[in-house]
Amino acid sequence: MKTPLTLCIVHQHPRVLLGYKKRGFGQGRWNGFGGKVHDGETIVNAAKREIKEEAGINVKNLDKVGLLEFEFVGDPQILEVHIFRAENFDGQVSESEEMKPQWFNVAEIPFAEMWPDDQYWFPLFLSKKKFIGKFIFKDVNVILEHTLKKVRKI
Ligand code: N91
Repeated sequence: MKTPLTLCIVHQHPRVLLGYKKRGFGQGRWNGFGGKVHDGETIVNAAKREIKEEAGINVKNLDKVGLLEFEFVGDPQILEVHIFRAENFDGQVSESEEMKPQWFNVAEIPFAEMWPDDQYWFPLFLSKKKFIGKFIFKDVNVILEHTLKKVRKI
């Protein structure tokens, strides 16, 4: 069973906007903004809705940059995460109940406090490559296997 999710990262080089997850899955880690796609909603509209809810901003031209699958051993559900870059937004970045947003210089991304797979694909994101891959986790800290490849089109 595949569950589609969105992940949106605002990238205004040389800075990126991440959010410290205050609750739920991924709590205590710096993440992009996103979540589940509602019934009847497009993936792009779900990405826009989630970042508005979590960081208070309206993003416009979303660029689809990645598609990653995450499997957690023992869980039949596979998370299918659609990753977007936003370069422009309207409104003021603001904290929500779920996320505390903060800008990071690209040289100071807090990988030690992020999901372990980010070390693999975030450099591709920052260098504006497109990518697809799959990560198999044991619990939430250990990557057992992974594939990752750059693609021309997604
Ligand atoms: O949000 C970011 C930057 N990364 C991210 C990595 C993940 N690996 C597994 N899951 C569920 C993730 C969510 C976000």
